[in-house]
Amino acid sequence: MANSKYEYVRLFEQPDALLPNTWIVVRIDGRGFHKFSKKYDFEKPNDRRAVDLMNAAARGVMQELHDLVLAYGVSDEFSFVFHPSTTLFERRESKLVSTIVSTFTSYYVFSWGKYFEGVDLAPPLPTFDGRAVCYPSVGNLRDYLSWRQVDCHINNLYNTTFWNLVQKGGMNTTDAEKELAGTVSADKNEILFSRFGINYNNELDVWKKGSVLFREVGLSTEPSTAVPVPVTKTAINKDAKLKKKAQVIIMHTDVIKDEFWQRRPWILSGKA
Ligand code: DGT
Ligand code: MG
Ligand code: MG
Ligand code: MG
Repeated sequence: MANSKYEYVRLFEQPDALLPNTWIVVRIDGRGFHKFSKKYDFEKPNDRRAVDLMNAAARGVMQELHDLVLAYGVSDEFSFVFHPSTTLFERRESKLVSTIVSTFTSYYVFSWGKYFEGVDLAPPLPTFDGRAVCYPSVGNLRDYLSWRQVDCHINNLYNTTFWNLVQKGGMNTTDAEKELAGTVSADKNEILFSRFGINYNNELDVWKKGSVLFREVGLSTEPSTAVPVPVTKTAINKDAKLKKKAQVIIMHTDVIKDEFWQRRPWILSGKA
């Protein structure tokens, strides 16, 4: 098999298979999107075009990589979840991360004009970084997703209050920052309500909850526990066809409480 005297350089490649039987989360994040969002004049604090474009790119990734069971996105980031049973790319970290990052970026750039109509995209172009983390239990995975969703809520409440103080309250950004220093959620809710007549609860779920993508294979009538069942090889082959056909759904809903998972046991069972 030795083709040439150069063949030995292969030995320098490091194995990087991720721990077996663990949930793999690949999180991508826009590089320098603070600057990027300014350059393209994203609406503050939230731009509908930007979130729709992020979700379109994530849907593209889900449609190309059938082993993904779920994706959760907020702001310039998206987390993609592989089931513990996945053997895609022999679970090699660099292949998984680089494939997701480049597939996402391609779809983001490809779909730009559909969402930012009439806005020309010019260098420096949008780019994303990515990392993979393994979680050994469903509990850890759900805590990870809860962590991202709590972050979404905290940031959105802050940003909503901050930009109301600036845009409607006529404050400069330095004063708005000072005004919010040391405040807790209740204080921000109160500022929004008493000064701007805004009930934060009535803000759109897409901003409060972020976006969750998964494959719809039909709602289960019986709520069941979200414990993954062991998956056999024949079952995997059978399910592969189902996965390809299943539509990717986007929801803006709570993923912290049990209800979302109990109503859709197939997500964590790896059957879709
Ligand atoms: P990084 O990730 O270390 O390369 O740096 P950034 O600048 O991407 O920072 P990051 O990821 O912590 O924060 C995301 C930035 O993207 C943040 O400055 C807000 C901005 N952004 C994301 N979505 C929107 C939006 O819908 N509207 C506006 N105005 N800004 C947004
Ligand atoms: Mg980052
Ligand atoms: Mg970023
Ligand atoms: Mg970010």
